[in-house]
Amino acid sequence: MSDKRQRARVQGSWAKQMPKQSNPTAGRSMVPNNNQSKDANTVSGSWGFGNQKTSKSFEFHQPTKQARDVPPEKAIEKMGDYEISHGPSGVSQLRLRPGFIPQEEADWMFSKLLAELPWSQKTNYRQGEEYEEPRLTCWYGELPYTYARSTMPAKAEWHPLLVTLRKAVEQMSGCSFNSLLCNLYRDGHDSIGWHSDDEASLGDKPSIASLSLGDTRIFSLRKQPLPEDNGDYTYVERIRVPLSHGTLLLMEGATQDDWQHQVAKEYHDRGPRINLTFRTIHPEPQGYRPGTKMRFTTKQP
Ligand SMILES: O=C(O)CCC(=O)C(=O)O
Repeated sequence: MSDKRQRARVQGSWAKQMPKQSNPTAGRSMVPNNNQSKDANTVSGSWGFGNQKTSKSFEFHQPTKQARDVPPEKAIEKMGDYEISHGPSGVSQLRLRPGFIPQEEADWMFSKLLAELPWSQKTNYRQGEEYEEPRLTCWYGELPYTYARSTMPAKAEWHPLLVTLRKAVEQMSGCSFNSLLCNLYRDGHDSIGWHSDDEASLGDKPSIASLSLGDTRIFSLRKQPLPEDNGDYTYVERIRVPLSHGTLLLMEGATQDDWQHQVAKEYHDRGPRINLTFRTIHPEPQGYRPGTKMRFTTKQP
């Protein structure tokens, strides 16, 4: 054997194999502990450099929190009445009517409203910062409407087509509405974030009728978290409702107490969409600042 090969063999035999240690606590929660006891659940290790020798042991503790699953999102797509939750605040109900306005009529209504309504962009406020709402809106009603700390003035004279649509929606729903928020999503980048329509001026358990014209967008709902989850929405129930051309959606009962909704941005091609949300507005309760939310009822002095 050559000198070189012989040296390699000898060096190989010097390479000391590290003892394999199975770690019974892998994947579980571990907390550092300086207690040196050596019971079955304790693994200890020590690392030393010269005289500075440290020693640590780890003790296994059963996790105190139960593992929770994120519930799968549900979809509501077919015509029907859906009780989406039963809670202390009551039953939350959705009623979905795809094709409420037949396609041909929906086509000309969409073009007319797009061209003739006085669309404008609203400036809202969040934590003292102003931002432009990423959609255009206009408001009809004998009273002004405040949300996101910005007020839309009253406009008592309705566009004639909106009067006709209000009658049709009232007939179908059995509700009456005195106001209308019109929303124009110019493309997929326009959106409205998570919120509930729970301003005090909408009253308790408001019924809201939402009529969609134009391109389909996903209307998402998420349940309010349990008080012990401190505002964490990770494990809440979620529902998606595609709202297509001519579809009517009614939100009723405790929906605004127990759920939030949004129309999220979409990053693929989306054409314009008009959404008409019929509501009933009451004079602001005495002592409430306009736009005060029902869930966080902070009475103004
Ligand atoms: O565009 C929609 O479908 C929903 C609009 C909405 O949630 C709102 O304006 O409060």
